[in-house]
Parts: sequence; structure tokens; C-alpha cells
Amino acid sequence: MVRFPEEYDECERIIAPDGSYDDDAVAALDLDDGTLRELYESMVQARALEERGLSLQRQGEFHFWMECRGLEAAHVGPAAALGDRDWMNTEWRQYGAHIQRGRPLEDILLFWLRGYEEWDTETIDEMAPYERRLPHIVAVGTQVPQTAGLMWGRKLQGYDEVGLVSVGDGGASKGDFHAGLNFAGVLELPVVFLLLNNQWAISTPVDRQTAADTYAARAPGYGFDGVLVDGNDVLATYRATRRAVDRARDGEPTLIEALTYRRGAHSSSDADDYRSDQQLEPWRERDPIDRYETLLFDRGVLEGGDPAAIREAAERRAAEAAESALATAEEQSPEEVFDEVFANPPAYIDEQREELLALYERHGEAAFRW
Ligand SMILES: Cc1ncc(C[n+]2csc(CCOP(=O)(O)OP(=O)(O)O)c2C)c(N)n1
Ligand SMILES: [Mg+2]
Repeated sequence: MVRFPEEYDECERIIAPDGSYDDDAVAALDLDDGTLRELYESMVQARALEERGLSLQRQGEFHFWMECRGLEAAHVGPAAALGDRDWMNTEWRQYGAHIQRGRPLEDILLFWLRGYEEWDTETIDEMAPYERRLPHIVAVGTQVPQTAGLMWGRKLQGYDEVGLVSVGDGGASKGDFHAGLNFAGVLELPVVFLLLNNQWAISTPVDRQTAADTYAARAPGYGFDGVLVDGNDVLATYRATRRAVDRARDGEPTLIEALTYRRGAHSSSDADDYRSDQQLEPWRERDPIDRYETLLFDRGVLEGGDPAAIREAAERRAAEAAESALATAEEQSPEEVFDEVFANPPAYIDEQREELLALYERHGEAAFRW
């Protein structure tokens, strides 16, 4: 059974699916036109990057791609609500969050081409926010207790920082989820848990993950608040995160459930043959980018041909970034995928390194393609 945000009375929303919106709530956000436009541009850029990445994968240029269309508001709004010194520990498909935090598109693509991440603890304070406080974490659920532990450490060291960690509806079935939330509640940690309920974990639907109506309802069991928010409304995800970040600074965690829907396949390796096109249609009608446009036109933040021009510019940037990422990947030694994983690599890592190098010698870049 697919869930729709409008079915829940308690679900927070500022912009309705038809584009109408709550004027007072928008005014209370106190966002200037530049910021309102930036949220839009980040979502459009994420969509353009998604399309380019998928197309390059289909052409055999990229070995793998995770899909994110329709999820942009759940990724961009929370990222915009964080301060520069705050952390955002993301999952695999949150391109919009990385874009909003300023990570160059080329670097996002290089992560998927080569496992590239900028991470240097020696120079951490001189680095840009996206370099020092925005990792991709791909081992499902592990990021939850890691973030609680990280923020406990930062708190003990006296830093005034908040850590936001994203986890999926599937990831929330792991014991890691319980450990992380319990730890944060007990130790009063400056953490925000963002549960991205996109209603699928590869081919497993959300009603096979939980018998409860919402994930937000779990929060009181850990001693803090849970909030359900319409995940296709970028201003609602922004507002809920803003509030949660303020509370986190006072040692009070929050669980935010952003209810949305994964319209794309899980990844480029997924045949996506376990659901019907009919199921996707209501979510195309709830598209987060289209929904936000009416408000921006009304307020004069967008005019006439702006959406088309913004989209074209985003597509151009995605194409250029892909070209330079592919060129950079060619220059990098394939061995770099093993760097900075282990301080003392176990023997099987050395074996894998040898195997990859032998394949690379025989097949060149094709060694990286599936
Ligand atoms: C520990 C671990 N097990 C399995 C996988 C393979 N895997 C990648 S994503 C995914 C599904 C996760 O679903 P969900 O948490 O809902 O996140 P979503 O992909 O929907 O964003 C799985 C099983 C993995 N990356 N890590
Ligand atoms: Mg999911």
C-alpha cells in the first residue's frame, strides 16, 4: 500500500500538491528571494545531474548510478537548514543535498566513478563544508550510530555543531537505527535524524518494513519528538529541519520523517519490474520542482522563461561536469579506490588491489564498467 502525505492530519506542509501555499508560513520562514531561488536551482540541478548520470550509465560510460528523481525536496530542504559547521551524513542518492552544500558536480560524479571523497582530518578546519562534513555512507544504516558517536565526541570536545544523519525506510529496520536513536536520546546529543521514507528499499515496499503508520511515531520511545513532513515540499522539509537543528543545539534530538516516493528505479542495476506505472502517476503529479514553481512565480522570484533557462544551464553544467569527471578518472590511478578505507589494510584488500590492477592492465577503463 502506497502512503500519501495528505492522508495524515499531522503531516506538515507549506505547499500543497496543486501548488497553493500557506502565505503566513512562507513569511514566517523569513527567507530572502535569493535563498528561495537557490532551493529551486539546487533541485533542478539535481534532476539534471540525475538524467546525465543515468544516460552515461546507459551508454557504458559510468558503471553504476543511483536514481533520485522526485526526492529532491527531501534532500535539498534539510541541507539548506544546516549551518556551515554542521555535519550532514548522507546516503547514496542525495545529490540535491550535496549540491545545496556546495559540492562541485564533478566531485559527486567522481564518487560514483572512483569512490572519490575529499577527506583530510589534518586540514579539516580549512576545508569547505562539503569537504569536511558531508560524507556519502553506503553501508545501509551504519551512519546512524556513527553519527551519534561522532556528535558525542564533538560535544565532549566542546564544539557547537549539529549532526544531521539521513536513513531510509529500509535502513530503519536495522538494529543500528535503534542503537543510534537510543544513544542520542540518553546522551542528549546534538543530532537530527532524517528518515527518508521513499517507500521502497530496492524492491521491498514500506509495509514489509514496518506495521506502524509512521516512522515519526517511534521517536517518543527514545524520549524525543518525531515530526512527519511532506517530503515533496521543499519549504516544509526546510522548516522542520531548521527547528530540529535549533533544538539539537540544546541537546534535544528530533526524528523527522520525510514522506515521499522513489519514482526512479533503485539504481541503474535494478529492472524495476515489481511495481506498475500506475503507481508512479500520482507521484509525477506531486513533483517537488513543479509544486514549488507557482510560489516562486507569485512572489516574482521566477519570471517568464526562467525555468527553461535554469534547466538548460543545469543540463549544461551537468554535461561539462561529466566530461571533466571522466577525464579526471582516466588520469587517476585505479588503486586510489582503496585509499583511506583502512589504516592497516587486511590481506584481502591487497588481493583485490592486485586483481583490479591486472584487470585494468588488460581492459583499461572497461575494468570499472559493469
Ligand atoms: C549493509 C548493507 N546491506 C545491503 C546493502 C545494499 N543496499 C543498498 S541500498 C539498499 C536499500 C536501502 O533502502 P532504504 O534504506 O529504504 O534507502 P533507499 O535506497 O530507499 O534510499 C540496500 C539493501 C548495503 N548498501 N549495505
Ligand atoms: Mg527507501
